[in-house]
This record gives sequence, C-alpha cells and structure tokens, in this order.
Amino acid sequence: MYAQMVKTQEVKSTTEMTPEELDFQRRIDADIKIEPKDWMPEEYRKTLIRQMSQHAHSEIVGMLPEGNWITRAPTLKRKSILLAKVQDEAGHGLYIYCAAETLGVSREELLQQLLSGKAKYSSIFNYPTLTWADMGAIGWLVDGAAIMNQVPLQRCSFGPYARAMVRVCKEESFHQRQGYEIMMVMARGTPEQKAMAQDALDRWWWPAVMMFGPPDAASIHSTQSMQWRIKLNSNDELRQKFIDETVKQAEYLGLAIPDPDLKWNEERGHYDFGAIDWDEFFEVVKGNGPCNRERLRARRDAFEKGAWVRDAANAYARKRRESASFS
Ligand code: BYC
Repeated sequence: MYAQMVKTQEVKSTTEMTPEELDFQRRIDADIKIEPKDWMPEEYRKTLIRQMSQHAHSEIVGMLPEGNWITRAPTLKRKSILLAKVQDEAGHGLYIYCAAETLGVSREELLQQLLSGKAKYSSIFNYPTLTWADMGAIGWLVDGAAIMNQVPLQRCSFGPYARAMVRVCKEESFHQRQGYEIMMVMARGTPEQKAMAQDALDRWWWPAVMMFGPPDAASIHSTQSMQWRIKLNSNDELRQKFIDETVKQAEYLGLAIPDPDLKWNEERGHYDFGAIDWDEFFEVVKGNGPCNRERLRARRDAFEKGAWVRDAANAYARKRRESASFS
C-alpha cells in the first residue's frame, strides 16, 4: 500500500534540459568525475549533501551499538579489535563529512541537522546490541550490507565521495571478516554459544535486509540519483545481491536464516525471499525504533561534553595562525 502512496521524483528528459544541464549529463554519461568547483545543477548538489550527510551520520551513530560492548569484550584481543573497528567508523564519518563540506555546507550545519532530529541516519542503528554475538552479526551482516552498497559508490559521479569510498570499503571489508570470524567461533563453540549466534542472526537479519532502503517502487530518489550516477544500483538490486551472497555464508556457519520463504529460484538465478515488514522500517525511520531516542541522546551528550575539545582545538589553530603571521 505504501508503494502506491509514494511519488517518485520526475526526471528531466534531454529535450527538457538547459544547455548547461545537458552538458553536465553528458559528462556524467561519459563517466567523467564531477569536482566541487564544476558547475552542477542545484538539485544534484542538494541530493549529494543529503545522501552524504546521512551516510556520515550513520557512521558516527553506528559507533554506539558496538561501543556498548567495548568494555565487555570477552578477551583483550577482542577488545582491541573492536576498539579499532569503532575508531574506523569515526574516521569514515570524518572523510564523508569532509567530502560533503566541499559542496559548500559546514560540518556544524550538518551536525545540527543530526542532533535536531531533522537528518536521517541508517535505520539499522536503532536496534539494541544485547549479546556479544551481536558484534559478530553486525560485522558480518551490517558491514556486509554496507560493502554491497558502498563498493559501487567508489564509481559514483562526485569525485570527493567516490574517492572517500575507496578507503572506507577497504576498512569495511576487514570489519565484515572480523564479524564473520566471531560468528564462526561461536557457531562452532558450545551449544549455548551456537544458540547465541543463531539468536543474533534472528534479530539482525531483517533489519539488515531493510538497510538497502524502501523497495524500488517506493524509492523516491532512485530514478534521479541513478541518472546522475549518485547511485549506481537500485535498492532492490543490492538487497537481492546481499541475500544471494549471505545465504551461502550462513550455510557454512550452520546457522538458519529466519525466513521460511527463502528458496533458490532456478529460473531467476536468485533466492526468493519472504515479505519484508515495511511498516517496521518506516516506523524506525520516523524515529520510533527501539533505540532512536537513546541514540540521539547519546550523540547530543557527546556533542555537549566535547565542546571544550572543539574550543581548545580552535584556540590552538588560532594561535598557530597568529604566530605564523608574525614570523
Ligand atoms: N535508513 O528514495 P530512497 C554503515 C530514506 S553506514 C534510514 O530509496 P535514497 C555502517 C531515504 O533517506 C550505512 N532512512 O533514498 C556504519 C529517503 O528519505 P529522505 C549508511 C532510509 O537516498 C557503521 C527515503 O528513505 N549507508 O553501513 O535514494 C558501522 C526514501 O528512500 C534508509 C549509506 O548511507 C535507511 N536504511 O537511497 C557499520 C550509503 N533507506 O532523505 C556499518 C549511502 C532509505 O528523502 N546512501 N531511507 O528524507 C545510499 O546509498 C542511499 O542513500 C540509500 C537510500 C540506499 C541508503
């Protein structure tokens, strides 16, 4: 029903484009990167700012569910690996905020949009991390889904975003493997450990499948974003690819994907899967997921508590500038 209510964005045909827009589209079609100082349609700039800032926000909000387990990691080695992973996410946020700033928007403005609840971040981070096995499931499924979505973005049309994605994808690939390794150890451990791994898969499977966004018929931005190569694949294409690849990995672990309708379709060459609960997805996106309020509270708190660090860094930068101008 929701799909019929959604109106996807109108896309201009080449005959409706101005000469500047036509030239811009030709550059995109020829796979020439758009750089910050190049002319671009205002909507292209706005779409990029929206997507990139939501992406950056997802990285820093994404630190919270895993941060929850740093002090309780089962061994020192696991703790240091998790710590490094969470720090990587902060780094990803920084690269993407920096890339977004080249479009003429300030970091402060973007952060205020997150803290005021105006800007979105990925639905997945509004679910709680209840056991250590969730660290495995997040790395395996959430980072796995992130890679599926971000590898094509390395070839997107906007240079700074595409280049930021190169390093992000390398690190995500390490994250995915460390998550899968946690699952492997637990799935081959005691019956209790295997049960914890299965329980984590049961809870994270559907939210991970939803991460790719609404179905194509309800994806308002996809048509325009794909014409501009801000997105290279549709939400459903990437979701299908993720499911096809992940089923084999679950089989190897000896764990069951919580979908009774999951079945290989020889004709399509893909897995068929059960109905996604889109009502749940839209509730989470609207701010009513299990942890939305807690996540925003934690970000606001960190922003307030970090004020002295920002002040000190600014004062230091000012002093350096002043002393450089005297020498
Ligand atoms: N959650 O027209 P659509 C990570 C919104 S970081 C919340 O399909 P679009 C990781 C969408 O924004 C993961 N909202 O949109 C980090 C739009 O609302 P607005 C983040 C969602 O932009 C740390 C509306 O629904 N990855 O993985 O064409 C540790 C209609 O959707 C979601 C990125 O951000 C969602 N899941 O496509 C571990 C990658 N999905 O803005 C892992 C870059 C949709 O009109 N982003 N919405 O109010 C993208 O590729 C695209 O923006 C999306 C959505 C595929 C996410």
